[in-house]
Amino acid sequence: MKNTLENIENQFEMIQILNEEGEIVNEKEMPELSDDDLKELMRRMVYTRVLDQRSIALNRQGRLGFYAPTAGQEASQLGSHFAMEKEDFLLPAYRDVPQLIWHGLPLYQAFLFSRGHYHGNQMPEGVNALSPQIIIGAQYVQAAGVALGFKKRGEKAIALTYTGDGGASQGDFYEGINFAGAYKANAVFVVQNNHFAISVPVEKQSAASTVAQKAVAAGIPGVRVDGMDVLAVYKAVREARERAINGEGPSLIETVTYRYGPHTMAGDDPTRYRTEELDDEWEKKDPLIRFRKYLENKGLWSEEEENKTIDEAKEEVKAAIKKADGVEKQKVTDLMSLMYEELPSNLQEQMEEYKEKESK
Ligand SMILES: Cc1ncc(C[n+]2csc(CCOP(=O)(O)OP(=O)(O)O)c2C)c(N)n1
Ligand SMILES: [Mg+2]
Repeated sequence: MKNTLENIENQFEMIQILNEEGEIVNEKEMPELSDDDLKELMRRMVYTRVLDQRSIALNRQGRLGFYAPTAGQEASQLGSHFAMEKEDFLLPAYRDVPQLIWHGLPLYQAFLFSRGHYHGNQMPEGVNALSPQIIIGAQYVQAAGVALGFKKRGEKAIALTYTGDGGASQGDFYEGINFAGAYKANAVFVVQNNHFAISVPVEKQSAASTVAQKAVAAGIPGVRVDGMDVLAVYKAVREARERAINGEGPSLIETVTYRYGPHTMAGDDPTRYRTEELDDEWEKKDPLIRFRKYLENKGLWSEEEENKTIDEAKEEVKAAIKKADGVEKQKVTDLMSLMYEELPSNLQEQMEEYKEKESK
């Protein structure tokens, strides 16, 4: 029995294309991406790093509410999202705001989401996405349903959802991948394994030595990929998308990554559960450093381009927070009218009461 388990676990070796020095170490796995695509991937990662720094600062100034830092996870987040098409449906978790923005949610609305304003959850027409899920793992069940919908309609589109290592220890995770597997639904399940569920290390969450191997029980492909390597992440997710739209069913992708910052800005102190050595070890694997080296060697990226992207990101953040400030505060009556098509009689009374109060 022990051998059987070891044989299974050994099949989930981590796939890497670009090493820490920015060298291609797995030429045959190299995805088909144009020079413009490569530059766009870099631009998105640099932009997102700036957005993260600015969001943390805005949160400390009391100008944002809920915020879950993203630095360290850019390759995992943006490489996977780059494999999606506009018609695909995105089901993010609370840390996946960057993917939502690149899928079409305007930045000022992402800021409103952070502030708990309902307009942050109203996807613009044509943006196929749900707002970030706070209930750990719940989006996995929803993704199975969306994916089955695509399958039944014969659409060449996927539902792609994200959770963390902690999410992969939840019941909803197993239900979602199992159901989608049974119906060969058009789903791609991504687990960003940043090694911690708040303060709980991944080793304490499960006896399984990888997340990817959990695909075996669901009878679907599982892939373990270097989550600090944007090329490897893109490749794995793009292939999973191809399988899904070709009727081959869902896949589970584990991206092995790390979050540099705290869990959220609500008072988490990572020094209480992580060592400085571990932080240093992961910062050496940084997704931006290795991809920048690779692109610079190809003559595709320069300090000038980097600075231009940083400035653009700062300007856009400034404009978006100003726009968010200008949005009318939400009222109690807004919540009532958005929740129901027809108000129940008891709420009709309250509606009148609050309209009266709000008019003063
Ligand atoms: C069902 C549920 N249980 C507990 C929580 C509290 N909680 C919020 S984040 C979190 C950790 C999740 O860790 P992981 O899935 O690894 O994602 P990460 O934050 O590392 O990206 C927990 C337990 C929750 N939001 N929902
Ligand atoms: Mg985690």
